[in-house]
Amino acid sequence: MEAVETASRSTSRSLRRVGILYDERMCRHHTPDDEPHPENPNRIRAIWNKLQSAGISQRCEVLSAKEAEDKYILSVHGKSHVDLIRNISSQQYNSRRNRIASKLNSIYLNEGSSEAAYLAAGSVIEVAKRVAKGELDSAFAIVRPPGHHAEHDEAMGFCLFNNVAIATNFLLNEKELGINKILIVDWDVHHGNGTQKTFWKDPRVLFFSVHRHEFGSFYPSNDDGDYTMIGEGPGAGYNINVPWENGRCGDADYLAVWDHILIPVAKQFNPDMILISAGFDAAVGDPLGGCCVTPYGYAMLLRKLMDFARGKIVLALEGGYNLASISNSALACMEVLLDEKIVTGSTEAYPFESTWRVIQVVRQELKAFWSVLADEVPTKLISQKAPIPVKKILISSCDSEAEDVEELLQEVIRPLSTLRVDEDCRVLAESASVSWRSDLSNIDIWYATFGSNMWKPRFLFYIEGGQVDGMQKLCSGSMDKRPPKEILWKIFPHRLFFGRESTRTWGLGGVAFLHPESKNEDIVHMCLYRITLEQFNDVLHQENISSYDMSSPLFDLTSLDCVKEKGSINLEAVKKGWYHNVVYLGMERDIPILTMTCDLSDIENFKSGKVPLHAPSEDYANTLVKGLVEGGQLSEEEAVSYIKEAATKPL
Ligand code: Q9C
Ligand code: ZN
Repeated sequence: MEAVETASRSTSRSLRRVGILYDERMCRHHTPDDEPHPENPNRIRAIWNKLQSAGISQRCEVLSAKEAEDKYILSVHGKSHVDLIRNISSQQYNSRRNRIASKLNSIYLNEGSSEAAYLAAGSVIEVAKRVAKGELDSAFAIVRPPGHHAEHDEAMGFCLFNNVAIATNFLLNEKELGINKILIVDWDVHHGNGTQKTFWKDPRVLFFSVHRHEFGSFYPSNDDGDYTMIGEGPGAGYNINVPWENGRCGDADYLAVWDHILIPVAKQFNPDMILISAGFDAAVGDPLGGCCVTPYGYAMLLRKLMDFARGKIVLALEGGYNLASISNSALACMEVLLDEKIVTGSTEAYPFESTWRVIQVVRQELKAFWSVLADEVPTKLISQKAPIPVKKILISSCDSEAEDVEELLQEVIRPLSTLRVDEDCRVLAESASVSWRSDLSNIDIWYATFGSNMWKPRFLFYIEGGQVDGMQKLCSGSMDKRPPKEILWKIFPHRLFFGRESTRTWGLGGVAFLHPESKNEDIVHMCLYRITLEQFNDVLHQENISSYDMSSPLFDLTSLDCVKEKGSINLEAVKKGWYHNVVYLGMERDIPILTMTCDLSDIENFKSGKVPLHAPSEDYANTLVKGLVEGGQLSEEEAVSYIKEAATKPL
């Protein structure tokens, strides 16, 4: 009998027993006249629908909600608060309900609020109990109202009862469960003030919260979330706050905090169980959060926690207000709990400088309690930081809508994640993209460069990702980060010239182009990098700053045949980019030589003056000179006059 059970589970369900709790009754809490509000019933419906249509709930043990008993709620909240929430939905409160709500900070109440609040708290208890007992490996409670702002005697921030704090006390008090140390990870974009206060002096509970703080100006807008708030008495050192100084934090920032604070401390603390206050309002596209954690990012954060407490993890929903973002983030987390998909992808961007600063002060503040935090963070790491974005990427105020999401998708998510998402934050299929990549990764080409890429360190940013001095742009790098297999220099009978008045990457001043047609009297120095055709595609993509999603290649084997025959080929998908014309320059040891430049119609525009020819900016010219000199091609004077001639000779 037992064997049959197990066998059927391994096919229709997951090998891991994962619980999921959803209950429509929690949708009955909504604004009195159903006026719009970010914390609305569709949040949990959207997540539940997504998990069902993705076939996730079918692989889980589905649980329904149970109301929490008062005695458990009273372990966190005062009697008057519990009485109020119990009774607030009854008729006798009809005339007073709105007035009471309006006196509270960011709270609405209706006839469904009491039941929903009891169900949310009871649900987290229910899944936590089952995970503690070993009936489940892990679980996700899709609950609302959220809980982490709720304090001993106060509902606030859309929270009525502190669901996670209540479940935590339940676990600790049920001695036979054998749960004596609990790690609470609060990755909601807001500080978990209620949870912090509940366990302020309690060393059995390590409370960790990473949140936007902005020196006390972000909700809940006080100093409670500061890094100096470390707990008190026996609880000193058992409260860790990581307060962001700015919005826009993303996968790289969160992962840096995990790697340099949370994970080492979790190792040393060695919890019996982990509860996650899993708000998804730090997700990209959230209208309140203004951060940009991708589904892939959440998956990584969760994956890293699965190594502790023998995988006994409970996620309880907190905030998160973009329906598509929270659904995709929740889905990514469920896939991690089910352990059926290996999390792959790379975060090809760096944390902000402010993130490293915060990591350092937090480590400093807590190193007396956690010896694993005592070492300095290597300066080599700290020097790897993201630039402040050139364009303002801001979705932080409640009313701003997600029109910036497309921009974020182009500039932040696509390079960050192989879990690609579209404009609605839907995860796109990646199988096609994987297969063209492996096909083209076996073909070598020479990528012939005539501009700043002649300077090797600059070119390497297109492979490894990162930011070069003097450039405003952060490169996402190539998927395949192997350096060029060979480098050689050659002279070709083509014309080098400089055009345009300014570029986003280099600021004022022209950038280099190659005339696509050859002429005997012209010469150009070119640095050839032997890279794969897959890498060439990633370079093409970066050179042309496009929104093209790379699910198929820009330049494939057919294009290669075509360019060999015709001499050049215009790439439609990036035709707005300045380097969308791939030019064939012959063969070198049986390997084709390719470069990228503008097309003949652009040449006409340069000639007519419609697009001005323009001498290179100083930074840009210096980079070219460095390339030619360090590449051993020309002396510095020769290089300077070579550039000068190209910049002054009429086209
Ligand atoms: N200007 C959670 O995410 N914002 N709560 C109030 C006042 C309240 C967020 C803005 C945000 C509460 C669970
Ligand atoms: Zn929140």
